[in-house]
Amino acid sequence: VHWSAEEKQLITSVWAKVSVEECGAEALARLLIVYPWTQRFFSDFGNLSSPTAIIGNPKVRAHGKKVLTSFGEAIKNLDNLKGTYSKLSELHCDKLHVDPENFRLLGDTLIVVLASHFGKDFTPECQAAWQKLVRVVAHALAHEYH
Ligand code: HNI
Repeated sequence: VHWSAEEKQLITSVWAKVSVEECGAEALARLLIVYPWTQRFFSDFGNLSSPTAIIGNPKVRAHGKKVLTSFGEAIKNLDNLKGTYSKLSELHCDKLHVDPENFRLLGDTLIVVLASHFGKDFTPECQAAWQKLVRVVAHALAHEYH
């Protein structure tokens, strides 16, 4: 994957304003609300019985932060995403059995969260660069699947 200087700049300029705590929690909560079948991976997270319960669930918040923090590693290593995510890919495949389609869904909910936080500042060019990022991250996370 090639990243132009403009794409890198668009990604890092948005990232500099992102709260991993807030946006991570919201992106994971939206995944669980919009695509409720994804809840089955988080059966030990306690109460996921309604949107309010999901949004207020501290385990969802903590895990969302963890996932978005991991996106930060991707942003630091744009030219080596497969290497960056190889261990996590093995974990999601062998231990967690997460269908890679779910990585794409999480990418989509993250884009919605960024758009809702940054409004007009999340320009079409920003979206294009971020769509590419979430697609490449999903691809890297699926790379060690067998
Ligand atoms: Ni994911 C654990 C990163 C998508 C289900 N996941 C992690 C951890 C990281 C992580 C980091 C912690 C690993 C560790 O403890 O060593 N996950 C990511 C990233 C994406 C992602 C970067 C991006 C698309 N994970 C998903 C999706 C699902 C998912 C879409 C399910 C729908 N992940 C899990 C589960 C765990 C997990 C389940 C273990 C949670 C726990 O703590 O029990």
